[in-house]
Amino acid sequence: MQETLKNLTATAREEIAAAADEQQIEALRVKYLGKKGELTALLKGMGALSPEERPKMGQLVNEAKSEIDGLIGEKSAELKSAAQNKRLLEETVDITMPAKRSAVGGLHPLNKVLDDMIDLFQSMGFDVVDGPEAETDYYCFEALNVPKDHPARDMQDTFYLGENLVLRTQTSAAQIRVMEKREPPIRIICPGRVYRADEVDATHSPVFHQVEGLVVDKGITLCDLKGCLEQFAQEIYGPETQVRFRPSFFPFTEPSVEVDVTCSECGGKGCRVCKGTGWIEILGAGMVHPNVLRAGGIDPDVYSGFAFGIGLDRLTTTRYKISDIRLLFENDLRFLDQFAGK
Ligand code: 2NM
Repeated sequence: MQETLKNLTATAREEIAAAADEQQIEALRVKYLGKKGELTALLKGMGALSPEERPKMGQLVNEAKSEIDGLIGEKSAELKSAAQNKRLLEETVDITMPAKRSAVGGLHPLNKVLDDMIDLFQSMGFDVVDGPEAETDYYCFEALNVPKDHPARDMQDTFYLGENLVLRTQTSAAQIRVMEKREPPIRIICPGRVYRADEVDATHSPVFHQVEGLVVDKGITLCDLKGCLEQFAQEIYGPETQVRFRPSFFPFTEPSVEVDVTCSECGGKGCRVCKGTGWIEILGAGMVHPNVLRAGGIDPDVYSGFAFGIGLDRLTTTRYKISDIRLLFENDLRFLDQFAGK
Protein backbone atom coordinates (compact mmCIF):
# COMPACT_ATOMS: atom_id res chain seq x y z
CA MET A 1 0.00 0.00 0.00
CA GLN A 2 2.90 2.30 0.75
CA GLU A 3 4.27 1.43 -2.63
CA THR A 4 0.96 2.38 -4.27
CA LEU A 5 0.99 5.69 -2.40
CA LYS A 6 4.55 6.43 -3.49
CA ASN A 7 3.75 5.71 -7.13
CA LEU A 8 0.58 7.72 -6.93
CA THR A 9 2.37 10.73 -5.42
CA ALA A 10 5.12 10.53 -8.01
CA THR A 11 2.62 10.45 -10.89
CA ALA A 12 0.72 13.34 -9.31
CA ARG A 13 3.90 15.46 -9.13
CA GLU A 14 4.62 14.80 -12.81
CA GLU A 15 1.10 15.49 -13.95
CA ILE A 16 0.81 18.68 -11.92
CA ALA A 17 4.14 19.95 -13.25
CA ALA A 18 2.97 19.21 -16.79
CA ALA A 19 -0.45 20.90 -16.47
CA ALA A 20 -0.77 23.62 -19.10
CA ASP A 21 -3.85 25.50 -17.98
CA GLU A 22 -6.34 25.98 -15.15
CA GLN A 23 -8.75 23.39 -16.52
CA GLN A 24 -6.12 20.68 -16.42
CA ILE A 25 -5.19 21.66 -12.85
CA GLU A 26 -8.83 21.52 -11.86
CA ALA A 27 -9.14 18.05 -13.40
CA LEU A 28 -6.10 16.90 -11.40
CA ARG A 29 -7.56 18.32 -8.21
CA VAL A 30 -10.65 16.17 -8.77
CA LYS A 31 -8.60 13.15 -9.80
CA TYR A 32 -6.45 13.12 -6.65
CA LEU A 33 -8.25 15.03 -3.93
CA GLY A 34 -11.92 14.76 -4.98
CA LYS A 35 -14.53 12.72 -3.15
CA LYS A 36 -14.05 9.93 -5.62
CA GLY A 37 -10.37 10.72 -6.01
CA GLU A 38 -7.47 8.30 -5.80
CA LEU A 39 -6.22 9.42 -2.36
CA THR A 40 -9.68 9.17 -0.91
CA ALA A 41 -9.90 5.66 -2.31
CA LEU A 42 -6.62 4.80 -0.56
CA LEU A 43 -7.93 6.12 2.75
CA LYS A 44 -11.06 4.04 2.36
CA GLY A 45 -8.93 0.95 1.67
CA MET A 46 -7.19 1.33 5.06
CA GLY A 47 -9.90 -0.80 6.70
CA ALA A 48 -7.99 -3.84 5.47
CA LEU A 49 -4.82 -2.89 7.43
CA SER A 50 -3.86 -4.08 10.90
CA PRO A 51 -4.58 -1.66 13.78
CA GLU A 52 -0.81 -1.03 14.20
CA GLU A 53 -0.30 -0.19 10.55
CA ARG A 54 -3.33 2.06 10.28
CA PRO A 55 -2.09 5.27 12.02
CA LYS A 56 1.21 5.20 10.20
CA MET A 57 -0.47 4.68 6.85
CA GLY A 58 -3.04 7.38 7.73
CA GLN A 59 -0.26 9.85 8.40
CA LEU A 60 1.50 8.99 5.13
CA VAL A 61 -1.70 9.44 3.13
CA ASN A 62 -2.37 12.78 4.83
CA GLU A 63 1.17 13.96 4.10
CA ALA A 64 0.77 12.97 0.46
CA LYS A 65 -2.59 14.74 0.38
CA SER A 66 -1.20 17.99 1.71
CA GLU A 67 1.80 17.80 -0.63
CA ILE A 68 -0.43 17.31 -3.65
CA ASP A 69 -2.76 20.04 -2.44
CA GLY A 70 0.19 22.41 -2.03
CA LEU A 71 1.58 21.56 -5.46
CA ILE A 72 -1.80 22.11 -7.09
CA GLY A 73 -2.17 25.47 -5.31
CA GLU A 74 1.28 26.65 -6.45
CA LYS A 75 0.81 25.46 -10.01
CA SER A 76 -2.61 27.08 -10.18
CA ALA A 77 -1.27 30.44 -8.97
CA GLU A 78 1.59 30.17 -11.44
CA LEU A 79 -0.77 29.47 -14.34
CA LYS A 80 -3.08 32.31 -13.29
CA SER A 81 -0.33 34.88 -13.24
CA ALA A 82 1.08 33.57 -16.54
CA ALA A 83 -2.35 33.94 -18.13
CA GLN A 84 -2.68 37.46 -16.78
CA ASN A 85 0.76 38.46 -18.02
CA LYS A 86 -0.09 37.11 -21.44
CA ARG A 87 -3.34 39.12 -21.52
CA LEU A 88 -1.64 42.31 -20.36
CA LEU A 89 0.98 41.88 -23.04
CA GLU A 90 -1.67 41.40 -25.70
CA GLU A 91 -3.63 44.41 -24.54
CA THR A 92 -0.71 46.78 -24.58
CA VAL A 93 -1.64 50.04 -26.30
CA ASP A 94 1.01 51.69 -28.37
CA ILE A 95 0.38 55.33 -27.58
CA THR A 96 2.83 56.44 -30.24
CA MET A 97 0.60 55.04 -33.02
CA PRO A 98 -1.24 57.62 -35.17
CA ALA A 99 -4.77 58.22 -33.84
CA LYS A 100 -7.90 57.06 -35.65
CA ARG A 101 -10.00 60.04 -36.64
CA SER A 102 -13.74 59.58 -36.82
CA ALA A 103 -15.54 61.40 -39.61
CA VAL A 104 -17.40 64.47 -38.40
CA GLY A 105 -20.39 65.68 -40.36
CA GLY A 106 -21.34 69.30 -40.86
CA LEU A 107 -24.43 71.37 -41.44
CA HIS A 108 -25.72 71.75 -44.97
CA PRO A 109 -24.99 75.29 -46.23
CA LEU A 110 -28.75 75.94 -46.42
CA ASN A 111 -29.05 75.08 -42.74
CA LYS A 112 -26.13 77.33 -41.81
CA VAL A 113 -27.77 80.32 -43.46
CA LEU A 114 -31.17 79.35 -42.04
CA ASP A 115 -29.74 79.02 -38.52
CA ASP A 116 -28.27 82.53 -38.80
CA MET A 117 -31.63 83.86 -39.99
CA ILE A 118 -33.52 82.14 -37.20
CA ASP A 119 -31.10 83.59 -34.63
CA LEU A 120 -31.56 87.02 -36.10
CA PHE A 121 -35.35 86.99 -36.24
CA GLN A 122 -35.65 85.36 -32.84
CA SER A 123 -33.58 88.23 -31.43
CA MET A 124 -36.24 90.55 -32.90
CA GLY A 125 -38.98 88.62 -31.10
CA PHE A 126 -40.17 86.33 -33.90
CA ASP A 127 -41.38 82.77 -33.25
CA VAL A 128 -40.42 80.00 -35.66
CA VAL A 129 -43.44 78.10 -37.01
CA ASP A 130 -43.72 74.95 -39.09
CA GLY A 131 -46.46 73.75 -41.42
CA PRO A 132 -47.34 70.86 -43.74
CA GLU A 133 -45.69 70.64 -47.16
CA ALA A 134 -48.81 69.06 -48.65
CA GLU A 135 -51.38 71.83 -48.34
CA THR A 136 -55.01 72.18 -49.21
CA ASP A 137 -56.05 74.47 -52.01
CA TYR A 138 -57.72 76.61 -49.35
CA TYR A 139 -54.60 77.41 -47.27
CA CYS A 140 -52.24 77.63 -50.23
CA PHE A 141 -54.41 79.85 -52.46
CA GLU A 142 -57.93 80.69 -51.35
CA ALA A 143 -57.07 82.11 -47.93
CA LEU A 144 -54.11 83.97 -49.43
CA ASN A 145 -56.39 85.91 -51.77
CA VAL A 146 -55.04 84.10 -54.83
CA PRO A 147 -58.02 84.08 -57.20
CA LYS A 148 -59.23 80.99 -59.08
CA ASP A 149 -57.89 82.24 -62.41
CA HIS A 150 -54.45 83.22 -61.08
CA PRO A 151 -51.61 81.65 -63.12
CA ALA A 152 -49.95 80.35 -59.93
CA ARG A 153 -52.83 77.89 -59.62
CA ASP A 154 -52.14 76.48 -63.06
CA MET A 155 -50.94 72.89 -63.35
CA GLN A 156 -47.96 74.37 -65.20
CA ASP A 157 -46.81 76.10 -62.04
CA THR A 158 -48.09 74.01 -59.15
CA PHE A 159 -47.69 70.32 -58.31
CA TYR A 160 -51.14 68.89 -57.60
CA LEU A 161 -51.40 65.85 -55.30
CA GLY A 162 -55.17 65.68 -55.72
CA GLU A 163 -58.03 67.94 -56.64
CA ASN A 164 -57.71 69.95 -53.43
CA LEU A 165 -54.21 69.06 -52.35
CA VAL A 166 -51.00 70.70 -53.59
CA LEU A 167 -47.32 70.79 -52.68
CA ARG A 168 -47.18 74.22 -51.09
CA THR A 169 -45.90 76.97 -53.35
CA GLN A 170 -45.11 79.24 -50.43
CA THR A 171 -44.85 78.81 -46.66
CA SER A 172 -47.44 81.54 -46.02
CA ALA A 173 -50.04 78.74 -45.97
CA ALA A 174 -48.73 77.95 -42.48
CA GLN A 175 -49.13 81.58 -41.47
CA ILE A 176 -52.89 81.50 -42.09
CA ARG A 177 -53.10 78.57 -39.66
CA VAL A 178 -51.26 80.64 -37.05
CA MET A 179 -53.58 83.63 -37.55
CA GLU A 180 -56.55 81.31 -37.05
CA LYS A 181 -55.14 80.07 -33.75
CA ARG A 182 -53.42 83.08 -32.17
CA GLU A 183 -54.55 86.54 -31.19
CA PRO A 184 -52.37 89.46 -32.31
CA PRO A 185 -49.70 90.56 -31.64
CA ILE A 186 -48.29 87.93 -33.99
CA ARG A 187 -44.62 87.87 -34.97
CA ILE A 188 -43.58 84.68 -36.75
CA ILE A 189 -41.27 83.32 -39.42
CA CYS A 190 -42.03 80.14 -41.38
CA PRO A 191 -38.96 78.55 -42.91
CA GLY A 192 -39.39 75.52 -45.14
CA ARG A 193 -39.42 73.73 -48.46
CA VAL A 194 -41.69 74.95 -51.19
CA TYR A 195 -42.43 73.55 -54.65
CA ARG A 196 -43.01 75.00 -58.10
CA ALA A 197 -43.22 73.25 -61.44
CA ASP A 198 -40.24 75.21 -62.80
CA GLU A 199 -37.82 74.13 -65.48
CA VAL A 200 -34.56 73.15 -63.79
CA ASP A 201 -31.48 75.24 -64.51
CA ALA A 202 -28.60 76.86 -62.60
CA THR A 203 -30.97 79.26 -60.80
CA HIS A 204 -34.25 77.29 -60.73
CA SER A 205 -35.21 74.14 -58.90
CA PRO A 206 -38.68 72.60 -58.50
CA VAL A 207 -37.99 72.43 -54.77
CA PHE A 208 -36.48 75.39 -52.97
CA HIS A 209 -36.62 77.10 -49.58
CA GLN A 210 -38.39 80.13 -48.26
CA VAL A 211 -38.44 82.01 -45.04
CA GLU A 212 -41.64 83.98 -44.80
CA GLY A 213 -42.28 86.48 -42.05
CA LEU A 214 -45.51 87.88 -40.68
CA VAL A 215 -46.18 90.62 -38.16
CA VAL A 216 -49.73 91.55 -37.13
CA ASP A 217 -50.63 94.11 -34.48
CA LYS A 218 -52.48 97.38 -34.00
CA GLY A 219 -50.92 100.25 -35.97
CA ILE A 220 -48.38 98.29 -38.05
CA THR A 221 -47.27 100.31 -41.10
CA LEU A 222 -45.02 100.02 -44.14
CA CYS A 223 -42.49 101.94 -42.07
CA ASP A 224 -42.28 99.04 -39.59
CA LEU A 225 -41.69 96.70 -42.53
CA LYS A 226 -38.85 98.86 -43.80
CA GLY A 227 -37.23 99.10 -40.36
CA CYS A 228 -37.44 95.36 -39.84
CA LEU A 229 -36.00 94.51 -43.26
CA GLU A 230 -33.27 97.16 -42.92
CA GLN A 231 -32.16 95.56 -39.66
CA PHE A 232 -32.26 92.13 -41.29
CA ALA A 233 -30.23 93.28 -44.32
CA GLN A 234 -27.62 95.07 -42.20
CA GLU A 235 -27.11 92.04 -39.99
CA ILE A 236 -26.73 89.76 -43.00
CA TYR A 237 -24.80 92.00 -45.42
CA GLY A 238 -23.07 94.51 -43.13
CA PRO A 239 -24.00 97.76 -41.31
CA GLU A 240 -23.56 100.06 -44.35
CA THR A 241 -26.20 98.17 -46.34
CA GLN A 242 -29.14 100.26 -47.53
CA VAL A 243 -32.60 99.06 -48.45
CA ARG A 244 -34.97 100.33 -51.10
CA PHE A 245 -38.56 99.46 -51.96
CA ARG A 246 -39.92 99.21 -55.48
CA PRO A 247 -43.64 98.85 -56.11
CA SER A 248 -44.74 95.36 -57.03
CA PHE A 249 -47.75 93.09 -56.93
CA PHE A 250 -48.67 90.01 -54.87
CA PRO A 251 -52.27 88.89 -54.37
CA PHE A 252 -51.74 88.55 -50.60
CA THR A 253 -50.31 92.02 -49.92
CA GLU A 254 -51.41 95.58 -50.68
CA PRO A 255 -49.32 97.57 -51.24
CA SER A 256 -46.66 95.10 -52.37
CA VAL A 257 -42.97 95.83 -52.77
CA GLU A 258 -39.79 94.26 -54.13
CA VAL A 259 -36.94 94.91 -51.75
CA ASP A 260 -33.41 95.65 -52.97
CA VAL A 261 -30.24 96.02 -50.92
CA THR A 262 -27.07 97.82 -51.92
CA CYS A 263 -24.71 95.35 -53.58
CA SER A 264 -22.37 93.93 -50.96
CA GLU A 265 -19.76 93.18 -53.63
CA CYS A 266 -19.22 96.79 -54.80
CA GLY A 267 -20.96 98.76 -52.03
CA GLY A 268 -23.46 100.22 -54.51
CA LYS A 269 -21.09 101.57 -57.14
CA GLY A 270 -22.11 99.00 -59.72
CA CYS A 271 -20.31 95.77 -60.68
CA ARG A 272 -20.81 92.45 -62.42
CA VAL A 273 -22.69 90.93 -59.48
CA CYS A 274 -25.36 93.67 -59.48
CA LYS A 275 -25.18 94.05 -63.27
CA GLY A 276 -24.01 97.63 -62.86
CA THR A 277 -27.10 98.81 -60.95
CA GLY A 278 -25.58 98.90 -57.44
CA TRP A 279 -28.67 97.08 -56.11
CA ILE A 280 -29.60 93.44 -55.59
CA GLU A 281 -33.16 92.21 -55.20
CA ILE A 282 -33.45 90.01 -52.13
CA LEU A 283 -37.12 89.59 -51.32
CA GLY A 284 -40.77 90.45 -51.80
CA ALA A 285 -42.99 91.96 -49.14
CA GLY A 286 -45.98 94.12 -48.42
CA MET A 287 -48.85 95.00 -46.10
CA VAL A 288 -51.06 91.96 -45.52
CA HIS A 289 -54.20 92.21 -47.67
CA PRO A 290 -57.40 92.74 -45.63
CA ASN A 291 -58.89 89.60 -47.22
CA VAL A 292 -55.94 87.56 -45.91
CA LEU A 293 -56.35 88.96 -42.39
CA ARG A 294 -60.06 88.15 -42.58
CA ALA A 295 -59.29 84.58 -43.71
CA GLY A 296 -57.12 84.28 -40.60
CA GLY A 297 -59.99 85.48 -38.41
CA ILE A 298 -58.42 88.89 -37.79
CA ASP A 299 -60.43 92.12 -38.11
CA PRO A 300 -58.63 94.38 -40.65
CA ASP A 301 -60.38 97.44 -39.18
CA VAL A 302 -58.57 96.83 -35.88
CA TYR A 303 -55.30 95.25 -36.94
CA SER A 304 -52.80 95.59 -39.76
CA GLY A 305 -49.73 93.62 -40.63
CA PHE A 306 -46.74 93.23 -42.89
CA ALA A 307 -45.35 90.10 -44.48
CA PHE A 308 -42.26 89.18 -46.46
CA GLY A 309 -40.86 86.19 -48.31
CA ILE A 310 -37.13 85.52 -48.56
CA GLY A 311 -35.60 82.93 -50.85
CA LEU A 312 -33.12 80.97 -48.78
CA ASP A 313 -31.41 79.29 -51.71
CA ARG A 314 -30.36 82.51 -53.43
CA LEU A 315 -29.13 83.91 -50.12
CA THR A 316 -27.04 80.77 -49.64
CA THR A 317 -25.57 80.66 -53.16
CA THR A 318 -24.54 84.32 -52.97
CA ARG A 319 -23.13 83.98 -49.44
CA TYR A 320 -20.91 81.02 -50.37
CA LYS A 321 -20.39 81.96 -54.05
CA ILE A 322 -22.04 78.71 -55.18
CA SER A 323 -22.45 78.80 -58.96
CA ASP A 324 -25.40 76.42 -59.38
CA ILE A 325 -28.49 76.02 -57.17
CA ARG A 326 -28.65 72.31 -58.06
CA LEU A 327 -25.55 71.71 -55.94
CA LEU A 328 -27.70 72.42 -52.89
CA PHE A 329 -29.96 69.46 -53.69
CA GLU A 330 -27.67 66.75 -55.03
CA ASN A 331 -26.09 65.88 -51.67
CA ASP A 332 -22.77 65.19 -53.34
CA LEU A 333 -20.37 64.69 -50.43
CA ARG A 334 -17.50 66.21 -52.41
CA PHE A 335 -19.52 69.44 -52.40
CA LEU A 336 -20.94 69.19 -48.87
CA ASP A 337 -17.59 68.26 -47.29
CA GLN A 338 -16.32 71.73 -48.13
CA PHE A 339 -18.76 73.15 -45.57
CA ALA A 340 -18.10 70.66 -42.77
CA GLY A 341 -16.89 72.33 -39.62
CA LYS A 342 -17.05 75.84 -41.14
C1 2NM B 1 -43.93 87.13 -50.24
C2 2NM B 1 -44.11 88.43 -50.66
C3 2NM B 1 -45.09 89.21 -50.05
C4 2NM B 1 -46.42 86.81 -47.52
C5 2NM B 1 -47.72 87.06 -47.24
C6 2NM B 1 -48.05 86.31 -46.17
C7 2NM B 1 -49.35 86.21 -45.48
F1 2NM B 1 -49.46 84.99 -44.89
F2 2NM B 1 -49.42 87.11 -44.55
F3 2NM B 1 -50.30 86.37 -46.34
N1 2NM B 1 -46.95 85.63 -45.82
N2 2NM B 1 -45.96 85.95 -46.66
C8 2NM B 1 -45.62 87.38 -48.59
C9 2NM B 1 -45.83 88.66 -49.00
C10 2NM B 1 -44.68 86.61 -49.20
O1 2NM B 1 -43.00 86.28 -50.78
C11 2NM B 1 -42.20 86.70 -51.83
